[in-house]
Amino acid sequence: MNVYETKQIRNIALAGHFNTGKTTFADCILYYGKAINRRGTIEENSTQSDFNEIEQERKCSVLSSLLFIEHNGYKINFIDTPGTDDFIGEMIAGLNVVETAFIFINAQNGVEVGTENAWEYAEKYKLPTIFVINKLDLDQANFESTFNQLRELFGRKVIALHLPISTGPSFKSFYNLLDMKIYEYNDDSGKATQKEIPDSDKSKIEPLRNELLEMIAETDMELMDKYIETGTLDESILFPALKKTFIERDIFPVICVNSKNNIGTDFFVDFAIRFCPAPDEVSGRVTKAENIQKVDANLPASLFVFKLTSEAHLGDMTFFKVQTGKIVPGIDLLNETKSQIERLNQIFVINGKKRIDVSQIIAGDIGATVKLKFTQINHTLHEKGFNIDYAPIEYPNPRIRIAVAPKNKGEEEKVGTSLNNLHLEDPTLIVEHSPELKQIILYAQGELHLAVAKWRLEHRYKVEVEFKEPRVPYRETIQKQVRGMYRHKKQTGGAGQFAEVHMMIEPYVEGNPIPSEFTVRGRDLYDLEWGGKLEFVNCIVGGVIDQRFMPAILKGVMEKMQEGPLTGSYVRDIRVVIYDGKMHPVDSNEAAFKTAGMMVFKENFVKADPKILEPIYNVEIKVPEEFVGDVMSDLPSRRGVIIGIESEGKYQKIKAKMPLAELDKYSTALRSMTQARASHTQSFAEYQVVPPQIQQKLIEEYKKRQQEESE
Ligand SMILES: Nc1nc2c(ncn2[C@@H]2O[C@H](COP(=O)(O)OP(=O)(O)O)[C@@H](O)[C@H]2O)c(=O)[nH]1
Ligand SMILES: [Mg+2]
Repeated sequence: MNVYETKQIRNIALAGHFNTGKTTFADCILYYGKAINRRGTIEENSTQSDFNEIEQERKCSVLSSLLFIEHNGYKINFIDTPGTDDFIGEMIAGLNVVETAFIFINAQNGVEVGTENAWEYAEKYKLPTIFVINKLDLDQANFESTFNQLRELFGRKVIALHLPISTGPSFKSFYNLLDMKIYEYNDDSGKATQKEIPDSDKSKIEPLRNELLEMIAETDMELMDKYIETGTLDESILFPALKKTFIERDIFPVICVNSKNNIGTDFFVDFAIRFCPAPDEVSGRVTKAENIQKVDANLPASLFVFKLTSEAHLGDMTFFKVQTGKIVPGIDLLNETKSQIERLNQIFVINGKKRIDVSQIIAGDIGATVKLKFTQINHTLHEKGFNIDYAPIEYPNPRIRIAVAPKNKGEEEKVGTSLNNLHLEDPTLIVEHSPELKQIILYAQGELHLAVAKWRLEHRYKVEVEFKEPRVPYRETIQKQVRGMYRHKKQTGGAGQFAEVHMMIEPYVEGNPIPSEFTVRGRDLYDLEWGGKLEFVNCIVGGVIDQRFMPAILKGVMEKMQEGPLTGSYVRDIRVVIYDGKMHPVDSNEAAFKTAGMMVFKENFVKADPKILEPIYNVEIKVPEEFVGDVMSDLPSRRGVIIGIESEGKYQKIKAKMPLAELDKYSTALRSMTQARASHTQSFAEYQVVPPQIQQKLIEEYKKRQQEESE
């Protein structure tokens, strides 16, 4: 393995919708770069990138793979990312550590949800971006309409570098507008025979070439002058200008490839070397302190961890991007988050499932080490004294939940720890052990994401689980003011118990005055752990209840608030006023007042027009125009309320509010409604009162459950 300097490294990501041929193209690159001597296929499970069992079973990428070739003195690292939005976390982490995004598009389908996801994150990370139009050999492939869609969505900076000569099964060549040659591919080598463009074609090609030159010239006055003067820009001027405009995201080139027949690979690799930035040619990595650290080999070492695996083939590994300095075997680095020293005994560069021992990994390069003890995704490691902490990768909110239970009794703990391990490798899988719902809730990006999680639990952690319907964290509150009293009296043998409490309860509304007939002695406002408020007001006059019993009454109220009278859910937004009561000189104690407090609260509560509240989410649904009608008309059946709709290219963005109870199955429904062409995001908005018929149903269900539990 050669040693490379930062300038000789390129980090690129293959991103975009699934089924656009990224993984197949990864083998084209490896083959062209002589890293393999036979190209694999998805159908035969023989690609270098999709080497995991689950990927072969499903015939699609689930995890991102790190691959590289060594070519003409350069090391080109490329990360093949999954395109299904279930695994968007892998794509995001991949894009986070590269300097260029290659977004693949299926020429038959044009722009898809995965195209936009990739674009969104490439934009977020300010990555130079190139569109790669693939599958031009398909009968229905359409370069022009795909190109026009890209322009429509991503603006006029989208510009063609290639134009296919013909599409469909005969596709094997394109015009290259950069050097005005025809690239023709007559064998499987990925290397073109270059031909002159015949005069008869020139009138078609020249306007496109001029458009490209103009766009590049536009970004620089001097270039523009030269272009106007001479009517062209020769390579010595054009190429550096293209690189500059590309890096600055002033143009988004469009090129053609074909994964199936290894077409365009030489251009692709050449483009990566010639026009994609070296790691130190872009601004750098943002730190938690919002500074920017450039890739710089001359500084002390620091690295950012973006991936962990514990797959059968590679073993337990920690993947990192070196941001500064160089990493050598045996180096001691400080984990900034955990304040622990980690020793990296062995370091590797990774090619698919192969790991190659190396003697150094320089700033800008990507490598791995055997899984470290304390270090997780998003952690920074650095040499002592060189204090730096890189900003974490931000992942999108989950879009689906499920309750997970072990198939075999007694394996609860195993399920819990296995799920926590899954979360460490995949931060988009979130585990919540909910004492409220008495369930383990797993949050994920979609059905497939859940299915893969289950597969991993069963195959890797050897624990069988069942998915169950997740409960909804309902809340209870009241709508009326009610007063009442409760006398707790017990005379059994020796010491008795006595407490009498008079209590008013009403909905808590900020700023609402306390009725003037009461004299306020004490007033406390509690932010409840489960959301909402409790205001506890002491209006006792004449010492009819001792001050020292007040906390006991509050305790009684709180206890009931944790298990609301209607459905056992948490209670919120209540004002409690204690205005009268009685004590007994011998029999009154804290326990008695706690009971009286709880009982009067409960009795008042059920008289105060109690309501069940449910969590409501803000939902944003991105739908291709042709499905907007279906999606909109489906929303009311899920109690969704449409708030607005905006257009975004050929997509419409529907904003709505929907109850969580209906949202659990939404991503699956949306998928089948739109042939998987729509996607949605969700975030908690507020609690709202459930409709009366649902309230009735929930109360009955609770009663039934209680009965079952007591039997
Ligand atoms: N006709 C045709 N099929 C392709 C091409 N590239 C990939 N495929 C097929 O498309 C499917 C998805 O390919 P894959 O590489 O897994 O796409 P990815 O999901 O983007 O990684 C597989 O069945 C491939 O054999 C291509 O250029 N032409
Ligand atoms: Mg793939």
